[in-house]
Amino acid sequence: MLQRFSRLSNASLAVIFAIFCSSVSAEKVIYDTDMGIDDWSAMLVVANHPDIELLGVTSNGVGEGHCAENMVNIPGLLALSNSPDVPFACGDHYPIDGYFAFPGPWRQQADTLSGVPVPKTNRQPTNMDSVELIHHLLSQQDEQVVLLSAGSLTNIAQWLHKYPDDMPKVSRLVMMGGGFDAPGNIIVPGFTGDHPNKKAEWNIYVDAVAAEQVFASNLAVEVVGLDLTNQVKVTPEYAKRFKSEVRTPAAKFWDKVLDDNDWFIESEEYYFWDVLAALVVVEPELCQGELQSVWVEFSEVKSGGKWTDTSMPKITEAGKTRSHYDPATFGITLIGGNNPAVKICRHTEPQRAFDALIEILNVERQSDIQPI
Ligand SMILES: [Ca+2]
Repeated sequence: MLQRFSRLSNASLAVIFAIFCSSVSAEKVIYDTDMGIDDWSAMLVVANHPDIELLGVTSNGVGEGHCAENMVNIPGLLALSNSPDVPFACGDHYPIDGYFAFPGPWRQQADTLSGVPVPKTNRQPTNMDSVELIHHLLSQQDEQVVLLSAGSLTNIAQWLHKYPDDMPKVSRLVMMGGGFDAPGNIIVPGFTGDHPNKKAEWNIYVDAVAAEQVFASNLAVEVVGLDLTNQVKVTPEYAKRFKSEVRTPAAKFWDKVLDDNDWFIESEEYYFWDVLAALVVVEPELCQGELQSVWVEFSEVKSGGKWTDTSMPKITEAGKTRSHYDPATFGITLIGGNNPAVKICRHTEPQRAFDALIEILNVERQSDIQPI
């Protein structure tokens, strides 16, 4: 569908988009995000995609962005999109258990949107936390909803625990996280160069206990892990092509973010992570894989060490003493065990994903479409 758009003029595209929106039922999606750099473009994808109806955005303070900043940045980003008015919320500030967190400089970049301005809005978060907002949005729907997770699984695990009867309302949980044959991504020179964990992926690592609870549930999970995202590397050539095709405020924002992160792209370590998961929601061909059980490794130890974030409260949100875990194995995802089988994405179509991001971020806002 989107590839066919590419040969049409902006005006034609606007008309087709308007007709399409009124005639086809879109996939209803709740987007759960930790507001890291890749989450911003993933949010613009789910807010702009003609095949998606975004119901709401839930975040947490466990991942990259902190709650206070997320509650300003989410409506700012939504203001660039076709779904500016959806409700949004934040959840807990710390993981369900454990003391591990993203590096401080990454969190600062997340809080500041990499220094790229977005529109100021007066929009306030809903008076619900993320768990309550997920439950509320699901309870309003007659049709099933897709959950898209682009951060730690903290909110999803807490929602499952509190509202297990909601589960039939969810058709799929598409999640960016984990990895199986690919190397982990915890070790990043300049930030975590001497970290002992060679296998885990960050979203699982910061709240492995939450991830295990999700894999143990009966949700229909689709795992967009490092094995898949490694196939979609962002190159300087792609950034150049993206720049040459900018036509909307959403695309302009993402182009500036790419400019600010040229060093990251040149390091050859920047991939479509959350964006790929967002695309998989409505383009299942981008996740070709198989069904297998997954479990998450974590080993308790007596005390913390170098990688412990001592600013975390010693008592968890659930009122238990927060445990220390071995950072070398925390959050490693493994195939096997007795959890229900989930779909593990193994192969994708990189060029299709690259093209789709350009097309979707350039779908004009309905408010900008001039009557003919
Ligand atoms: Ca993320």
